[in-house]
Amino acid sequence: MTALNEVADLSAEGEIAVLTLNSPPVNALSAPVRDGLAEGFKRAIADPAVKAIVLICAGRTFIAGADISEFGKAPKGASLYDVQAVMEGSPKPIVAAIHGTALGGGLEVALTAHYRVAVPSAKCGLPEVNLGLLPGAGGTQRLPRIVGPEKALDMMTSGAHVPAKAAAAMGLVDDLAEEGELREAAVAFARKILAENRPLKKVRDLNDKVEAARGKPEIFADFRKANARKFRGFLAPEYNIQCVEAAVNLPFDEGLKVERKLFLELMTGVQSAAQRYAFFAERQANKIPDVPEDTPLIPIAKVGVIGAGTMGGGISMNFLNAGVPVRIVETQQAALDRGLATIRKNYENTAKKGRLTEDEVEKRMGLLSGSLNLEDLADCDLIIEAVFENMDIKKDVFGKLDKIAKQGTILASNTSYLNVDEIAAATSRPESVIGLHFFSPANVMRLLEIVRGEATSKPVIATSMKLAKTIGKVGVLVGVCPGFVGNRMLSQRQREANKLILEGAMPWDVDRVLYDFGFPMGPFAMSDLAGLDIGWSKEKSSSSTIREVLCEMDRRGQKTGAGFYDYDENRAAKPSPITEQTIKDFAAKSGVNQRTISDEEILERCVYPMINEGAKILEEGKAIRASDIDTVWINGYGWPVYRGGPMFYGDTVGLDKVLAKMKQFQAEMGDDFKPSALLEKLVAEGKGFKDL
Ligand code: 3H9
Repeated sequence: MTALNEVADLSAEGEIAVLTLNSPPVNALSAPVRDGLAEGFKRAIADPAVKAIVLICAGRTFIAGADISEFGKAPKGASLYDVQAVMEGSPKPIVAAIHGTALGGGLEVALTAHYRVAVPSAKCGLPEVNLGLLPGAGGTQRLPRIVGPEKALDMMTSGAHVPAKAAAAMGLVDDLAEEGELREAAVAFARKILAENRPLKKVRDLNDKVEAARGKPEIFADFRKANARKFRGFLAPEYNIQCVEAAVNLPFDEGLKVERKLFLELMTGVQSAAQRYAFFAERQANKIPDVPEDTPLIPIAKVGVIGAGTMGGGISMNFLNAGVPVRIVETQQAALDRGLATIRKNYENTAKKGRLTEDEVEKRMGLLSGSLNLEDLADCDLIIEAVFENMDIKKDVFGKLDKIAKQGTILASNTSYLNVDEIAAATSRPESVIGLHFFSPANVMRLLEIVRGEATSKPVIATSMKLAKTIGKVGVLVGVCPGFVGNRMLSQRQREANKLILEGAMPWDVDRVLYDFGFPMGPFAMSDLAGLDIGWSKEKSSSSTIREVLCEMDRRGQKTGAGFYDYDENRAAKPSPITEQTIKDFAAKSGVNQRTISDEEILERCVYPMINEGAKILEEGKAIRASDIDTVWINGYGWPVYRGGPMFYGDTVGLDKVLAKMKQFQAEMGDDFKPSALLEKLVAEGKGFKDL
């Protein structure tokens, strides 16, 4: 074996050279990896004893892509294009041996090899779109040549990781190896190619599939139309589509030119910067400065959930999906039955769409049990309370759990704004108490706000962070304060939205501005969906807010066919003249002179106070870092990832501009806009949140 550099070596299996990369954690294409590849291929090609070359990776995965942390820095070492030129010019067949994931630049390297062998557990994908990019090393031109433009469009715009068997079915993988025997299988495959004297298969020369799609622009028009909603606001999906169009309509090298031009444009743009930031922010959130990585974890073999409502049911499904048994406790048989039946119905609906088999449905349901007795949670390792948001009720539940749960059990509350320390004080073991704030629908939304109480122990925190990963969530650790990070900032936006409609903007104006900014829905459409009457009661209603007045008119949202908007029979929303008049009357009665409000003001008043509140959260140490706040907003509140989260956005706009506006609004409208000390400080120092 010859070491080529610190991450690559070359060895021989008879006449087959094996080039091995070993650059943990994911063999990303850093400068040393590219140098190792270039050198390894050159040496193997030059060695007369070598007849074929296998490229394989050590560790958990094949190359998982370009090294994202190098982006934006001065280029060093061999470029990926140099490596690919050597590979494509090779007179000897090159076989890529894939395990783990061959992603992005990794798959592009594999596509430049002549053949691909993979173990069944391997996955292949071009996920660049999720970083606001497109595959920039020929992937956009090679993939359609193997799998056809339709499948390439799907893969490139979704970033999906395609399992090896499916990849083999579409021709992307030439042969499947036994699990754990990849090296032997790839070497044997190389020998077979030599024995059969197979020609060198260069993907760039395969033209059948792209030619078949030529002169059929409807392929692209239909694809754009079908996905318009999903792609809204994002640049990268459209650029990926344009590259596939180029693959279909232009010769390979011309297509490559289109790819390079569009790749560069995306790479230097703010959307990709935001999406790459979000990628690292999500991973950074896992790192808790005072909870070391080797903190002992509490084994979680069984979970108890209190409350079989929408939230309790959704929470339970996360664990069932991960194969962890769940027991749900309710107070009434009817509520329990309803809760269990809803879970079954959800799974069956998924099965109807073909995304679960009947067996899988039964397996999950087999892990679920119900009870009317809290005592039945005695053997659970984690108990999550999802009952009504009322401190007295929560304290009562935790007081009881304290007597029932075995020692060491994690006692979690799903509260969305109550004081976790107060809840913990109802027990004799506050170190075991933590907040696990799931977002509705709890089986779908990726965010899990993990609320650390004053006494919460490190193993409880470490276990909760790990658990988030196990159930496919993004866990973000936050501190105790009203509404924690997400809802605390949301209340700033909500307050301004309510004030804006009193001052003269209409609900659909506010919604449109926020929708155009990239949120999936504005606050008033959201209110209509959730119901205006959450927390409202007819008896106590006193016409003191626009919302109350609408509820009194029985405009309680979509469910009553009217709320801020009017709804037709298909639940399509229309601006409502009744709401408009109601708001005008309310403003007149309140002595507010309505005025015309610009879209710019709507956006600034909804978003800048959120950024300011985020700064206060940081000041108070309720979030560890600005990027954690952004991770909360992207994964729990539909903040458009291409804008990187509120704190990243603040930096993009310029904190000096945000501060100046806050001061202007403060002078005009009062202390809702009082700038935080941190914001003032950062601006005085010429810094951004990124510098913290
Ligand atoms: C590209 O290829 C562009 C080309 O087309 C153009 C070339 C010209 N770079 O996610 P994990 C780190 S764009 C640098 O927790 P998992 C990650 O930050 C790229 N670092 O593990 C983390 O570090 P830390 C296209 C990377 O097992 C550690 O590895 N490729 C990269 O849950 C473990 O990551 C992609 O977009 C990278 N490319 O998942 C794939 N990837 O430990 C992006 C990971 O310090 N990666 N790291 O926090 C992934 O999707 C997942 O990491 C993967 C593993 C599925 C591979």
